[in-house]
Amino acid sequence: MKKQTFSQRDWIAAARTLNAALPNLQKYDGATVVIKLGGHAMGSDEGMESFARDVVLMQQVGVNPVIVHGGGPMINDMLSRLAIPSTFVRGKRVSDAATVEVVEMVLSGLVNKRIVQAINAAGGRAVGLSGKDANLMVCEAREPDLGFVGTPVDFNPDFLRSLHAAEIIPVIAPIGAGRAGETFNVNGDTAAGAIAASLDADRLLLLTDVAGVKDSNGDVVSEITPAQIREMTEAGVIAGGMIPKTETALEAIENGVRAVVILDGRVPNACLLELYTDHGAGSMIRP
Ligand code: X2W
Repeated sequence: MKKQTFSQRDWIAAARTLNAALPNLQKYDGATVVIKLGGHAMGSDEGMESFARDVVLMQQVGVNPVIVHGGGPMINDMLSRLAIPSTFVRGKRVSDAATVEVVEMVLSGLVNKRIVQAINAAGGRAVGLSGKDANLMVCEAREPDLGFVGTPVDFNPDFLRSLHAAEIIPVIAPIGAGRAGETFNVNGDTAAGAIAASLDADRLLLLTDVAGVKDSNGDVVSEITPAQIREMTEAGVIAGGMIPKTETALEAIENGVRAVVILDGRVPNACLLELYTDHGAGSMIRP
């Protein structure tokens, strides 16, 4: 354990912060919050430890968290160690059979278990799954030029609800099974949005490595509607890597998610900042 260096004044401020959080604690009591932890937002062991504590704290105060993770950089690393070249089309990894094998090993193995272990070390009860388990995410190939890249089409939200009832935190790798026995690689944002929609989630938090959606001046907008997102995309203000995220957000909202927040997962306690302070974090998209 590290020695605490808080002064009395800091402790008083901490107590005041808890007191001020009461309305938000009440607001999210019983809420389903899907958190997409992107590979770029997964930093050091300390960062992972802090993320895990946030998730356990959220559950402690009544939230039903679901973690859906990515791991793009970790897949890149393993593919290059195995000398398997990789390309991206429309922000998604072109996935032949050899690539999918590596993707499943890295995501369901290394990355998923790292998150599960961190949450359990923080006192939670996390269980690691992929879209294959309990048919959580059955996929179809709707983009044949990408090989085994799946579009999620069928879900099992009741299974996730039964885990929540047992106070278990599901941690889901974005791998799905096809009806003909295929293994599909699913973009992490797509998987998180689809699972959030299947649960009619109250919030989808997309943790990434940018501060949020930026306007034409380069300033992060704190609230934005789907209509404004469409305008900004047409005007080219929203571009590049932000497009898959805003597309995920729009689709999730169309399919029943109340609000989506795009935020920087490297900011300490990003999830708590968003849910439990009036300041919030990142960009909230809602109608
Ligand atoms: C992704 C899955 C991992 C992912 C991939 O192979 O990289 C597709 O592109 P991040 O860290 O969230 O980017 N799948 C089809 O999405 O990871």
